[in-house]
Amino acid sequence: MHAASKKICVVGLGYVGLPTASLLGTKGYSVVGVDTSADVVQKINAGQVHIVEPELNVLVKSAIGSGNLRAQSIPEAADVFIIAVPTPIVEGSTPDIHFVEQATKSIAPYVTSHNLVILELTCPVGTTQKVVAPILKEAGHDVGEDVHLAYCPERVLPGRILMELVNNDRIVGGITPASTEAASAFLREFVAGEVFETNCTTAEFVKLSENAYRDLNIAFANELSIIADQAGINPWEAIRLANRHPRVNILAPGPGVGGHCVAVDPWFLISHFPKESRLMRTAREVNEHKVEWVCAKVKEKADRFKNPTIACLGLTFKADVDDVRESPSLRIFEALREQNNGRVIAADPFVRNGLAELLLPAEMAIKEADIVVLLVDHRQFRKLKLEDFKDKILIDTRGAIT
Ligand code: SAJ
Repeated sequence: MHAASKKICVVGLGYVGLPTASLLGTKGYSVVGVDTSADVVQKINAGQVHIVEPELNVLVKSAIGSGNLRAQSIPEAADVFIIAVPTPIVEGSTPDIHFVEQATKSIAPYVTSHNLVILELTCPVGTTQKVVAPILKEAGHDVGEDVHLAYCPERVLPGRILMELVNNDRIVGGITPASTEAASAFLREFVAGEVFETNCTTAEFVKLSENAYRDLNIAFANELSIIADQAGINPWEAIRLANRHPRVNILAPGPGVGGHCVAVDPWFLISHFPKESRLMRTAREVNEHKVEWVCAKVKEKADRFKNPTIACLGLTFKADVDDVRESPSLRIFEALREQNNGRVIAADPFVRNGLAELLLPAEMAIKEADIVVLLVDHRQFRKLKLEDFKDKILIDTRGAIT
């Protein structure tokens, strides 16, 4: 079937669903995007975006303008259903997959013979087989033969989503070999990277392994940075030099790990395999501890003043994105506001939500501060030089200012 004659229903218009829906729209598919938020639906239909991601506004505008993409609050019949809803971790470490269950139930009445259902979310190992397939079966579908079901995780990096959406290699794991084949044939229509086939449980495990691997490697960098600080060594210089070894590639220390993926996904494995996941649990602890360590560092400096003004540069979870989910920087800002006797101010050119009212332009925040804590290496902040912090105490958690 040619793209133009294929209809796609994308459920969940967030960081994965919206780029996917708009990309498919611009490729000529007829796409219906579904989101439970009336605001999100209205914005997208007006050709606007509710998240900051380079070029996404252009893509959405073009997909909406072409008539190939429209958003609404309920699903409708389609050839391919893509589920891209959140899977949060609640109470610190327990996966909550009720959005996946809800989304599957919401499409079940519209699914018909020869349809393909793709899950593009992160979930505990076994979710496709034990949770999603039974819901579709209960609705009367012959899953794996007549209606195809596959788990095809996204690996896009916030900040580079549109490029990576097309160019990354993909893993496709069907509930049956026939479903794997159907899903990989579909992905190959618009993915330039290679498509690798496996079963759905392996694909779920692979997705979790990737982000747990990153968490572990960042934990190593964060641990090194704490040791280096104690030993009076510049961690960024030490890591840069160590990385000149042909088989060493240490990541960058920071104020901790945030975002909705790397800081969260290891728990999908740890919570189900608690005894077997000692290293992953320790990595989580090390990365969490980095937040407290930064706060303690700031306190040590602040104690020299009576009522110091502390300026935090950056509140998002990483550079050049607007996302504050699980942001260590935001947690540090909030903790400093609790612990400091004086004012705690902040600047972040990317933050647009309710927090924006609390923010000042960077130059003003720096000017007013006794202590500046650089928490996110946004491109605007990377332009700053050490001489911009004359007469200030600078705590640079990202090694961004030279
Ligand atoms: N971080 C560091 N030091 C580093 C790299 C990252 O402190 O050297 C911090 C960041 O500041 C941030 C956190 O780690 O707080 C995570 O950022 P990230 O850029 O490593 O990853 P995400 O969460 O934006 O995207 C990850 C990616 N996964 C991997 O790189 C293995 C992406 O490819 C996934 O698609 C995404 O998770 C996801 O959706 O699962």
